[in-house]
Formats: sequence, C-alpha cells, structure tokens
Amino acid sequence: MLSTITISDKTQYYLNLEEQCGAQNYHPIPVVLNRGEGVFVWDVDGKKYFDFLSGYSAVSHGHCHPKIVQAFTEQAKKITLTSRAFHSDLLGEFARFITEYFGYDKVLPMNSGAEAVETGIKLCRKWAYEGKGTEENKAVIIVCEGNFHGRTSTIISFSSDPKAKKNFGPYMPGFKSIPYNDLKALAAALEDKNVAGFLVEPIQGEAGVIVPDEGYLKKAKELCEEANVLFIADEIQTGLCRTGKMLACDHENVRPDILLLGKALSGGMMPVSAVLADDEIMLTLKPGEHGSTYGGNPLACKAAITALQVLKDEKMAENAAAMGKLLRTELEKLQSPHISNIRGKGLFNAIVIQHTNKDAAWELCLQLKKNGLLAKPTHGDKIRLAPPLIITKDQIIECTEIIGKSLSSLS
Ligand code: IF1
Repeated sequence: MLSTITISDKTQYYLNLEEQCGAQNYHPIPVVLNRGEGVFVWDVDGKKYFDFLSGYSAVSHGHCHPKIVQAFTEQAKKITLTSRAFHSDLLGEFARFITEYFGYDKVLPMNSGAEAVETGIKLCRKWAYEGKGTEENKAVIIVCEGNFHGRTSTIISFSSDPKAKKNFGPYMPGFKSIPYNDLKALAAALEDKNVAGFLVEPIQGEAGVIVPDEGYLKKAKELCEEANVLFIADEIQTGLCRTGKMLACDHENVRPDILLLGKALSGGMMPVSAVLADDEIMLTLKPGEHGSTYGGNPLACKAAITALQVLKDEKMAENAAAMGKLLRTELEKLQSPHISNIRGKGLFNAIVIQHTNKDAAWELCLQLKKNGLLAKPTHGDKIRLAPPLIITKDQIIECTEIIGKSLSSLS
C-alpha cells in the first residue's frame, strides 16, 4: 500500500520543475528543502526535519556550521580560484595543515570523491610501473564486491552493481574483484605479481553499511605489505569522525599507503577531496601528469582547514562514538518486528527492514518524513541512519521515538 502523503502546491511546483527540466538520474524522497542549520533542515513550507542522511556524510559538521560559513564567506570575498598555473597563499598552508593532521608526506588536492579515487588509481599504477617495476599496462588493482567508489567510467568498470554499470561499457581493464571481508580471497588474489594495490572501503556504505570482521583491515594491510602492494583506503564516507574515530582505519590502527578523503572535508560547503601518501608514492607523479581546474583552490583550502579544525575542537569523533552507541541501543529497545538487523559504527548506521512488501523501506521513509525525520533507503531494504556528528543525546532519543512511531505505522 503506497502511503497517502500530502504534497503541498509549493513542493509540487519544485518537483515539476525538476521533472520537466532535470535529468532523471535520481529518485529522491518527495521533499523540497531550502534551509539547513545543524541537525535540522526545513522544506519550502517551513516544516522542520531531522536530517539523518547528512548529505551522504558530507554534512557531518551539521548544516551551515557558523565557523565554517564565516571562514568560507570571508575567503569568498578575497580570492576563490587561481588555478594551479600560479601559486596561492592557501594551498601551501592547507598542504602543511592536512599532512601534519594525518601524518603523511604529501597531499594531492582534488574536488569530488570520485576524482580522489581516480587519482588514487592513477597514483597506484604510476608507482607500480616506476617504483615497483611492474610491466607497463599490466598493473592490477584488487577491489571488493559490493563496492561503491563513485560514478566515473573507470570506477563503474569495477562495480558489482549491474545498475551502476549496465550499458556504460566498454569497461576499464586492470581490476580484480574479490568478496569483501574475505582474507583468504585477498591472499589468493595477491599471488598475482601484477597486483599493485588493494582499494577498499573500511565499511561499505552503499552496500548498506557493511562492517567487516574485527581485524580484517589490519590483516589485509599486513598481506598487502608482504606482497609489496599499496593499501588504498577509501575514507570518503567513513572518514572524518563519521565512525567514531578520525578515520575508520584508526579502529584497527591501520595506516593506509594511500588515503582518500572527500565529502565532509569541506564541512558541506563545496566539493573538496584529497589524496594523501608518502613521498615514495606521491613523487612518482611529475608536473603536468595530473591535476584539475579547481583542485586545491584557495576557497576549498580555507574551508577544509576550518572543517578539519572544527572536527577536533568540537570532539566530533567522541560524540559520534557515544551517540552512535546510544542510537543502536535505542533502536534495539524498539523490538520492532520490521527490523531484521541494526548495524554500524559511530554515527554510520543502517537498519535492515524485513517485510513482505518490497516497498516497505521506501514506505517507512515516507512515514519518517511525515513524522519529521529524513532518511532514504539504499539497495531496497536498508535505511542508512547517519545524522550530523553534532547530534545530542536528547535528539537521538527524540529521533528513535520518531523511528519507532513510523515503524508501527507499517502495515
Ligand atoms: C551518488 C552512494 C553513498 C562514496 C565512497 C567515493 C564516493 C562516494 C565510499 C564518490 C560517494 C555518494 C555518491 C552519491 C550517493 C552517495 C553514496 F550511495 F552512492 F554510495 F554515500 F554511499 N567513495 N557516495 O560513498 O564521491 O564523487 O560523489 O563526491 O552518486 O548517488 P563523490
């Protein structure tokens, strides 16, 4: 039964505009937002919602964080883009700040997460040919089934999701897919001497917040070290305090050879991503071999320095750990017959909806919207629950009450 949700004329106006003039590459929840502040967003009719998607973990600091907005707007009045044809006073400051912050020799700044992933792939291949002596054009990068690393033609070439890759061929060669959270499969794949890297999400997001076994990342890194293969951690969604530590790899004290960051790196202001590595890897890239128009622009650098500082100043990792634990505990207490699994780490969580109705997760999200909370299903029956990392205990309690009330309305 499709729930009877009422859509105001104002909302319908904006939905129609997108329908008429926009590509139809998404199927959003029918809500039109025009204001955000902290954990809240408002729609065009002034209705207030808890944001439990946080812009797919790009708005971890909360919407329009005052300190980040202030730094961003001040910089926007000075200079926003020099291109890399010239230097700016902020790229060096940003490079020093972020390399000291994460403990790497060098950073390569990009914009979207997919660009950071593409950069990591190119860097890994470059290192293999010029650092490790792999035969040219033979480098292989191991990836995991269920991965999500972005939407470019190369990245979807190694996706295991037919929807992400069908009719986008021909596909980029040089990737081998193995089951996630399977060390035996990794060890076997590493026997191929052409393997240059292992690209992995510390927790698989799009797949439905799949948390690997304790020790998986650590052992995987050890296997890569033994095989002289680069461990490339895609922390674009799991990084920056989302899972209760600065990086998800920190839960196992794993130091990636190549670290990929994005999303919340700018505090939700604009696309900013970064690739971090030590000199042996990063300096295989020579002038003119890689770049981007906006990569490392002063506005992005200012936003990122401020966003990184705020994460520490406001102890967002600690709050994410505590509030995530509380959220999962309160969800368990609901004892809902419609929830078959609750999982996650920090404030990166998902519930799995079990129901005879295949649209149950979607239906539930419509009910959640009606009750003042925004979330969206991923892969049909899983609903990601990932609020901004500033959420408070009282708000967690209020939100689980909303979730409980919405679940009980599922027929
Ligand atoms: C969409 C998913 C999340 C990512 C990881 C790289 C990227 C992403 C681990 C690329 C981006 C976004 C993309 C967005 C929805 C969202 C998403 F559902 F698609 F998979 F968050 F889980 N690595 N994830 O999660 O970063 O180029 O987008 O900046 O494409 O629908 P991007």
